[in-house]
Amino acid sequence: MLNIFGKASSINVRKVLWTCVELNLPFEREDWGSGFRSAQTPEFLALNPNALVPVIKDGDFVLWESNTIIRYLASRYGGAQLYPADAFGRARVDQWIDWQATGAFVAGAQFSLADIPVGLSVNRWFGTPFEHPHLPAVAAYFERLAERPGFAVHCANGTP
Ligand SMILES: N[C@@H](CCC(=O)N[C@@H](CS)C(=O)NCC(=O)O)C(=O)O
Repeated sequence: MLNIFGKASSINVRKVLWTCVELNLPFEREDWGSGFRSAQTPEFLALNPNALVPVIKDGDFVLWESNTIIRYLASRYGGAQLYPADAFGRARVDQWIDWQATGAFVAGAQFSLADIPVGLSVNRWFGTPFEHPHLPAVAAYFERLAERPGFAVHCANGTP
């Protein structure tokens, strides 16, 4: 049985959960991370010294980093449709996986037009009164947007 350690509200844990569904892979999940059992405990740090979720345990094999985990699961559990074996197909998938992890802005490293509509939508999402899940990547993106002069005037000006 595959064990997944991490709260289901985490964007990074969700990558793993969704991948398991696509692969028809059964798993057991435990809630870890802020709001649940702390990732700073010695028990969790023994799994991932970075104190971050998700972590998986597949038999004796422990693995962390969400994108590495989904690649591993697709490679091990028949996910050739999701993660092609041929170099070209695989590189194209990897390109987008890595882009998600490293692109500071929507279209890459630089602020672009694409960040204006997306940023306004994120602002509306933050301003809509419901209990927001803690999504660190979205929060960090929003902080980057806050450095833009137009942001203060036309985005986060108190009007969600
Ligand atoms: N690069 C890591 C980032 C993992 C990450 O930032 N996880 C957050 C939740 S989304 C976390 O564990 N935060 C600390 C906590 O919840 O205790 C990955 O992709 O797995």
